Amino acid sequence: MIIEDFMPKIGDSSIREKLAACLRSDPKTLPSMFFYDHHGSELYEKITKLEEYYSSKIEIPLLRSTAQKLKQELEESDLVELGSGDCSKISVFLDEVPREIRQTIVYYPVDVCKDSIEKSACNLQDKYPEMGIHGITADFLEHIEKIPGKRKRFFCFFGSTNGNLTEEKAIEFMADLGKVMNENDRLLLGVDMVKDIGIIEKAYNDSQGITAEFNKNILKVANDHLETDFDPEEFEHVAFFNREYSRIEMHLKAKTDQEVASPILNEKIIFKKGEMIHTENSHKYTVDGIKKMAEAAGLSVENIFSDDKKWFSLVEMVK
Ligand code: AVI
Repeated sequence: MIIEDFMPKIGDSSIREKLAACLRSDPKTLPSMFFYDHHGSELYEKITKLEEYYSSKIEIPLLRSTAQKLKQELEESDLVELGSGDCSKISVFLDEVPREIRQTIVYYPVDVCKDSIEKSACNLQDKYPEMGIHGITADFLEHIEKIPGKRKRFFCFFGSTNGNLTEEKAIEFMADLGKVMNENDRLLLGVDMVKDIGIIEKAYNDSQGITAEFNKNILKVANDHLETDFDPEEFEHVAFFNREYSRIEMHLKAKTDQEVASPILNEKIIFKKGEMIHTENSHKYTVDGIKKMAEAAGLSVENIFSDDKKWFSLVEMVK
């Protein structure tokens, strides 16, 4: 098993500059990729197990039935999973693939969290000793070219993570992926579909407050990188559906007027009571929207696999 690490570390100036620019912007933002330090990744795993967070519960059986249909495509391929997290989804998928096919696969989990990659790649190797594993710690938005490509590749991007990008960025990313894809390569993309707004909003305002903790954890990550003194308890979790953009937005709302100091930035970040930091978008799509996005990125939709209620889809795309 190989693990390669392309992620910048705490203290890296490019990360500091990126975060500082986001906190200086109006309105203030923090990019959602900074949710996923070790603790944030654990919190996200907890979210996926919550009753209110419907998408994982639907995606899992859908992964099983879709793997049954696509398993032959995996033979002699490099299986690249973007945003692999704890590898639980690919594990469900691979369970449906016969051992004779699995032994011809090399699996490439790609994730920003090194701890997740190390732990989950080891667990997966124990479960499937016949399969090659090559972990990559990277931000796939910036390091798409680091993904090896000698054989036919089957890209997986589960969990609707693509929905966390703005529509423009999602198209740009898929177009970049399209550029590195060859004729025989495939992409299987998890997409959360438009549905009753009450159901969607509940999924991001769970009764146990795990999503709130996950949202506030981004301030601790900012503290690690910028040596700021954000007190997460001074901010309130806010999540609502924005109909205009068909997306859940997550924000952190300042409970009081406050100043956050950073010795590194040599400046204070000033908050008025009620001011928000925009931390995440999570877009919900229609079939038409999926097709338009694929077309704009230069990809074509081969199949859309959905659950009976059409709440979640796995979209198979080719170049
Ligand atoms: C990773 N991503 C698809 C999740 C989502 O639903 O947008 C992240 C998340 N944010 C809050 N809860 C879960």
